[in-house]
Amino acid sequence: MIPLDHPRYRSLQTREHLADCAREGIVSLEGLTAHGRGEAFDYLLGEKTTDSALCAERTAAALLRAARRPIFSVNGNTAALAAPLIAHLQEVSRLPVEVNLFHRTNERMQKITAHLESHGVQVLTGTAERLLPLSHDRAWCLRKGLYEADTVLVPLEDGNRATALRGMGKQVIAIDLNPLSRTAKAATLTIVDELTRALPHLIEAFSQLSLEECQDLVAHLDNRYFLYSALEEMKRRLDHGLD
Ligand code: PTJ
Repeated sequence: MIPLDHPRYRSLQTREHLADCAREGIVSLEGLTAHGRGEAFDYLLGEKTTDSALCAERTAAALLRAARRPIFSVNGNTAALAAPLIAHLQEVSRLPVEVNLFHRTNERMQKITAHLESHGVQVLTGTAERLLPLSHDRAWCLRKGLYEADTVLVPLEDGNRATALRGMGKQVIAIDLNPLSRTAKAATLTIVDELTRALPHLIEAFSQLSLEECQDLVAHLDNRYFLYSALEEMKRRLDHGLD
């Protein structure tokens, strides 16, 4: 039982929830370590959304709105951390959701799909095919989903899929607390923010942005600026962290 007055209450509660989800088979054991890496970077960011991350979130909404065939690719951690937010985003955006896993088993696919559906998410189903140019199981996807999508939202990515998707001509929007990751650098647009802080901003932007604002955000998209801004914030906090 985590005491409500513990200064790290939210973080400890999230860890407990992820551990429960790992015991249920939704999150992989490797996913727990991935979460720990994210927490470390979030500490360096001050565990808050920076101005540049907010701009990236608004730009992501603009890119998704302008896309012909957008898709939200969900893995175990993302489903465990954010199922209600994914449902809300889908409600305002009609964004199709596909489950795509690194540690893929039929059992995990079913459990994650059921978990998302229990929160009201409509999950794309069908016969997966080995369509992405990858040597691991993330290659398995739906032809009418990830394969034909022109814009892919991918939180907590593991590296080379973002590069493969870019190579297929797709726009990749990553949500990744590590601005130095391969994914962050390969993506068209990287949101350097914690997933459950980023999604509410995306939801809000979806409902609020005008067409002109969307066009303006997309026209000025500069991913290196977003990555440098995150690194600058981390450097600033490292320099003055003990002040
Ligand atoms: O569910 P599966 O089988 O598809 O496996 C998914 C994992 C998470 C195991 C897989 O994608 C993986 O290994 O990811 P990585 O390579 O550890 O990368 C995850 C990235 O997400 C890291 O750069 C973390 O810093 C970042 N991250 C972790 N938690 C969060 C996060 N970014 C935003 N919000 C978070 N909550």
